[in-house]
Amino acid sequence: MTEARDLFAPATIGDIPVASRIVMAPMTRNRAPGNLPNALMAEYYGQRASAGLIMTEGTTPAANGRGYIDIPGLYSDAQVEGWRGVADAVHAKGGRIVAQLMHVGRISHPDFQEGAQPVAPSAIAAKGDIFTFEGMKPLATPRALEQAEIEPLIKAYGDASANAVKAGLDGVEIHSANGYLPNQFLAPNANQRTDQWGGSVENRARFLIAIVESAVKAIGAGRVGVRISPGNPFNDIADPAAEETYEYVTKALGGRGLAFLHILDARPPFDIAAMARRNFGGPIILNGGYDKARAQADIASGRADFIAFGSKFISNPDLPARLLKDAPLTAPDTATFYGGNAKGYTDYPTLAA
Ligand code: 8OZ
Repeated sequence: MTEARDLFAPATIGDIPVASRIVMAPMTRNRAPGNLPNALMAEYYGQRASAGLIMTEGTTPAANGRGYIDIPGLYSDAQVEGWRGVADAVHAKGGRIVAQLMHVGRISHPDFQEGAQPVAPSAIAAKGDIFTFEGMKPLATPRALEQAEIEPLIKAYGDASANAVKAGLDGVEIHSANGYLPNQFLAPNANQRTDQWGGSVENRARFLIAIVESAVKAIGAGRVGVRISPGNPFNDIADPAAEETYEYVTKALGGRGLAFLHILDARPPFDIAAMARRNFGGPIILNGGYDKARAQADIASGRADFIAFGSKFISNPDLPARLLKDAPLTAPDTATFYGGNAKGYTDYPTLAA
């Protein structure tokens, strides 16, 4: 790469030219009633278009990937039209945006699926509760996916990727982190299958690789990235051999010309950034509690190519300008993170305001 190793320098992520190395991390905001992206969401993402690249909130590629309240999807024409409004709002301000494809698997409840049981690699419930329309409920015991259901699900990721591009979005990020479906396949405590989708690390990674291939076939490798979170116990994930698992995963994702590997650095007991650098071969995005100084240091040293900021972007729509000028940051109000309306969503001020 001949591009400057500076947080504020233009760069390219796969096929996507970006204005800086600053990424807005994907964040679930639960403001898509009917699983449909809407004008308020277009305003929110448009306000944040000065990020080099925006990752949307988790967006399900299939109806049975729904969990949480009011998350958007990318499996219907109406959803494509909704996302077109978002893509247009971001592009009008010179920004770039990819859809995060998130199938929640067992992190769901029949309340989100017209009474149907959520699907997962194995019929093992995650410990924990989920916020439903009727308040907190224990996570449901999922139903193990039938062999014959897995191929259509893989195809759904390809179709959702095609839908993302059809809506004018710049690509997709496949969410294989934080205990959702691909992460459930990877984790031995959630995947006890004895067929080709479980057991050995090759088998546990087969679903992730297959959905990546499905997305690549639909929109090209340069528009497809993957998010992982080795060591993150969130959503009841445990993998005593995580180092071996991710050695395999980072290698298997390498050599494909993918747009990026996005790592939520949950501080596993091995250096995941160095492992990814060694094995993946493409752009690395790091995320997790970054400030400007650490971001610049990791980009300058080559540990990361891009840095993703999460909650700072919620409360600072003009975060890149503020970081550049070392201006004070507005603190986010955690009470308005999930659900609600414009309050705590589109009403945070910019420096100029
Ligand atoms: C926090 C609350 C709800 C969803 C993730 C989609 O962890 C999420 C999420 C996080 O990736």
